[in-house]
Amino acid sequence: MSTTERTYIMVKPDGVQRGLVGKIIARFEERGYKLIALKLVQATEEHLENHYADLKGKAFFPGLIKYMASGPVVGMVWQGLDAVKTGRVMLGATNPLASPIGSIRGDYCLAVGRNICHGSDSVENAEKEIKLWFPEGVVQYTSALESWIFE
Ligand code: RTP
Repeated sequence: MSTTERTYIMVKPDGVQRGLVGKIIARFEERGYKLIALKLVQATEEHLENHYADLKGKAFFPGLIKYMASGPVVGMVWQGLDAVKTGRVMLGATNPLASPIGSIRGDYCLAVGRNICHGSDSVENAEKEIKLWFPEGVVQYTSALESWIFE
């Protein structure tokens, strides 16, 4: 398991409109993850169809693209131990009603079609999503905190 594993986390348009960006960032910061990329972007439907290419053909796909293009999203890359799997645990289940209290979705939302955030589901997909959303690359910097977070 690598301390430099990276995941792509995105606050969806409902999360941005509801003013939850700061709370979601705070959860990752407080857990000990390191922010290495961040942007607010109004994504095009084409870009979102690329991001959700695996779901093309699902009945909810057109509605999902419309929802995701309905306002700006905040894309982020977080780095740290087990970032992909632990990031998904921190987000909760896809259906917020099945998300434990204490997870982001379990604390802040109710409907699967308005579940406020996205997180990569594998290391391979994380790297693809990071390239798709941050073609310019991420930021490399050292943080003095790291020696207090990792052995
Ligand atoms: P995400 O990619 O957004 O992190 O979500 P996920 O892996 O937990 O779930 P996925 O199956 O990839 O679905 C992507 C997003 O599509 C919406 N969805 N709606 N109406 C429905 O039945 C339904 N199912 C999924 C959700 O916004 C989900 O996060």
